[in-house]
Amino acid sequence: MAVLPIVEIPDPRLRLVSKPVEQVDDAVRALIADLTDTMYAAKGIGLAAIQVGVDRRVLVIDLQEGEDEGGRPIRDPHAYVNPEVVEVSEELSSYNEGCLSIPEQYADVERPARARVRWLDERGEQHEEWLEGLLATCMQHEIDHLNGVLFIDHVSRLKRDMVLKKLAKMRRAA
Ligand code: GNR
Ligand code: NI
Repeated sequence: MAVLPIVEIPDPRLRLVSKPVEQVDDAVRALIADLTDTMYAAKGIGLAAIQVGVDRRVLVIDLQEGEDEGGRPIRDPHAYVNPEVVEVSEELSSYNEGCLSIPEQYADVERPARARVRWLDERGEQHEEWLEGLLATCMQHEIDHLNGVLFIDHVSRLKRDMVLKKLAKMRRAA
């Protein structure tokens, strides 16, 4: 169990193209465990390995949509190794996205509403499924990280500059 520091912009590591995992071994499973701990500690719904400085094609997602009787989120973490989008819907959907590497900033991003994704799980088994809703949005956001792409790259220059200015102001105040 390890909660790791999250890499934030303008750290150049966020622009790296992460490398494929060759074998889903115990080292990859240890990385998945650390990513999961770090995602929960940061109250995120997803986390890509490069956000903790590891340039490997590994990410975790838990939308944490359900609650137990005590109102606590029900944890259902999923790991995705070497995920690939193989097909997308023509229909788009817009979501007010945030990113743990661009703290407390949000912008509406349009992406395909559905994505067919192929990946390996933590045991090295292959899956291929159509994803939709917030899971499709989050998966595309995380796969972008593996390619060095951030959600601000999908919005207008004006909106991007606004987000970066607000972030700078927030950091000056802190
Ligand atoms: O916690 C997160 N919330 C979120 C909201 C909308 C779209 C994507 C995300 S992912 C983000 C965590 C993160 O930065 N993952 O890379
Ligand atoms: Ni992100």
